[in-house]
Amino acid sequence: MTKPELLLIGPYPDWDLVDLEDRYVVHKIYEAKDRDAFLDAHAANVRAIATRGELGASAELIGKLPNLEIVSVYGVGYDAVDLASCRARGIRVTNTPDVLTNDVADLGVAMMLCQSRGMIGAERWVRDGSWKAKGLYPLKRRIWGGKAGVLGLGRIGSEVVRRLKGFDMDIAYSDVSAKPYAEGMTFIADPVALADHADFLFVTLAASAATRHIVSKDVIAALGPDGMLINISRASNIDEEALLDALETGALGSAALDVFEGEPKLNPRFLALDNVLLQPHHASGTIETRKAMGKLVRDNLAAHFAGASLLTAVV
Ligand code: 8YV
Repeated sequence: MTKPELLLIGPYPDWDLVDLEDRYVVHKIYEAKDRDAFLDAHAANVRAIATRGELGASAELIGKLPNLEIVSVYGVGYDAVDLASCRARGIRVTNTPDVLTNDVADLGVAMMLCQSRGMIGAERWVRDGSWKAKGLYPLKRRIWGGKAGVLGLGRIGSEVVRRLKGFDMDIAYSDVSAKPYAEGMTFIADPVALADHADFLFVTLAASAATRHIVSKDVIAALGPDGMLINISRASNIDEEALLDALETGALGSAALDVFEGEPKLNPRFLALDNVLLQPHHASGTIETRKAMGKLVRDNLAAHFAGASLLTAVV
């Protein structure tokens, strides 16, 4: 039987690639020197896309693939996939929910601890001889018993909350409506009021056009000079210019960020700040989780080509 042709938008680990290449004719667009020539040569035969959360599949790309049947996303977020084009053409879309939830929550909480206790600076203090030369490291802010706000109480937000309870934090959350499963925490619908309540504001909501810049200038101002913003969702959920302004002036105390506009080429203003912890979009980046994500991508593709039900369909 001839193998279906698959367009790979960004690199996958070898353990996925070996299996994909066994089942499909894989076209690696990220290796193409001339993207247009590459598409001219292969576009007509492509029946599937395998992509990554942050890379997605644009309307322009989908428009160039007349025989596309499915887009399988390696990630829970599918905001970078043009769903309207997919819906209009009956193209299926899948993602990888659940398997990454705990790792993303772990990294969010670790970022809060790391930033609040100044662990990166403390490491430098030891390595550069400051400990010996200058003595004690400057005192930092405690997190246990503090006030946390969780913006988006979905799968990841709920796991962040479960972890924060272990630190005896006073937890409030915001979502489109109060959640019946939210026990022992306060529902605060308005993100500005949530930020006003919180010392630590976690952004854990799925990104869409509707949530763009939901963390606005006003939300950032309400979090204030002693507040910390932790983002493990998408950069588009935050007004990044307002965030940079507030970090530069001290209107916001600090931030811990795993995602950036235009990543991996982030705004250079971030690099000049010492009140922000910068992470390279790796919240789901453990071997265990990435193996599970890859398997789900492959299982969804296999189900599609076998005419079976998709495991985790978005569209
Ligand atoms: C990325 C993510 O997909 O789950 C998501 O939405 O953004 C991540 O898991 C991951 O970095 C692989 O590209």
